[in-house]
Amino acid sequence: MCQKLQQGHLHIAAFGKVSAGKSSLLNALLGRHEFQVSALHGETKHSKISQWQHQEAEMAGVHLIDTPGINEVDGEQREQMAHSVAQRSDLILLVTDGDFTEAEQQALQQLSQEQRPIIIVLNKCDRYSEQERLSLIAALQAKSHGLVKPENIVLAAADPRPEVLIRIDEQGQEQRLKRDRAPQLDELNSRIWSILQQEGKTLAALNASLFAGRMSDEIAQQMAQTRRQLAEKVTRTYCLAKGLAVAVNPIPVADLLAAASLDFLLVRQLSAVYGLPMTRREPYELLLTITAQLVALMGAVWGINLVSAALKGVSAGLSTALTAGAQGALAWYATYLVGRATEAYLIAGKSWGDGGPKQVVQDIVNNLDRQSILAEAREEILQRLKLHQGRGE
Ligand SMILES: Nc1nc2c(ncn2[C@@H]2O[C@H](COP(=O)(O)OP(=O)(O)OP(=O)(O)O)[C@@H](O)[C@H]2O)c(=O)[nH]1
Ligand SMILES: [Mg+2]
Repeated sequence: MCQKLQQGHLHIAAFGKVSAGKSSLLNALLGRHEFQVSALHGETKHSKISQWQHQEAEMAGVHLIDTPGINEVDGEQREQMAHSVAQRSDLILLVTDGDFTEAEQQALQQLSQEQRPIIIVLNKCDRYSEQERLSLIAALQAKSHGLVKPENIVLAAADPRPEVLIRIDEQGQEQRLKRDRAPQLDELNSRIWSILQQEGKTLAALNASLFAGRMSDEIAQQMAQTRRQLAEKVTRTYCLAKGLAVAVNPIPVADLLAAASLDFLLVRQLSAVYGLPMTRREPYELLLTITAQLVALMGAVWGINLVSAALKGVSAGLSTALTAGAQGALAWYATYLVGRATEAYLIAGKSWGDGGPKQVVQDIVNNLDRQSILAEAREEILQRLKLHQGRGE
């Protein structure tokens, strides 16, 4: 998401049941063998991304993403995969090689909840007669009614089998000749480009106006809001990661601020969200400044006050899980403060303003509802720990 915001990248993902020809289809679009293909089911084990080096695609920064096939049995895993693929894509190719199975239909339902354009690709069309193709398209239309526009259901053959020609030679002998067939992608290509043109324009327009510094207030506001939301999401991800790491492996409170490697990544990602790249050293320097302010502000009471605050509401008979949760919540809170301070610095165009870092950090600490952040953090961490234990991992 950061990369996309910064560079206006567009992501197209192939999704669908095992062996439908997702990897073959992406290879055919790329014009090279980038993704592993096999007649065996489940060839693709992990998602993989590759830049589309087709003239226009390269200019538009289009990337193709291959994903492992969904299977018939594991509904929960399928739902998760659909969700994560859709989240990172601007356009989804739902690849199939026949009429939809139950699992494919469910996958379509899940994908369409994410409000991304979807193209249904009926691949391997070389295996079907004209009549069969028509009735398969009609069946797919009926099953995707209300979810996918009829013009977004296309035929393709990513890797058609060779044609067999029978020739009778001069001696009257029958000869069988095999002739390779080129992939059939015209319909798919034209749908992809017409959708990308609509989507791409919005992104390109946003980027252009940003760089030219001529953005209207409305766009500026919208961008600021988008960045704020994204920054909050990024920060919370790191808060949870740090909170969990500390909860699972408690460390002295004093070391919380020192456990900076996650914070370092957080600062780097926030700088990407705000489109203000940093040199290698900058995040360290920024972290040192923020940490110094936090320590000065909280002083010696940092540990004691916070520990009791984090434990507030937890009565006698503390279980280890609860203490761990409290420690994790502290780590969460510390990372949250780092995130917010970094954001304030970035929003001001990499500056601490007239009051210096002290003022900024103090304002953040004063304006945040520490009690509720800690309570929420503890809740979330314990929830995850429980899930973890519940699964017996
Ligand atoms: N006849 C025909 N076979 C095809 C076509 N496209 C792909 N195949 C074959 O289908 C098989 C599976 O292709 P893959 O591209 O590996 O399928 P996938 O969906 O990526 O499969 P997984 O990664 O296992 O989920 C291979 O043997 C391909 O050669 C096509 O258009 N026509
Ligand atoms: Mg594959």
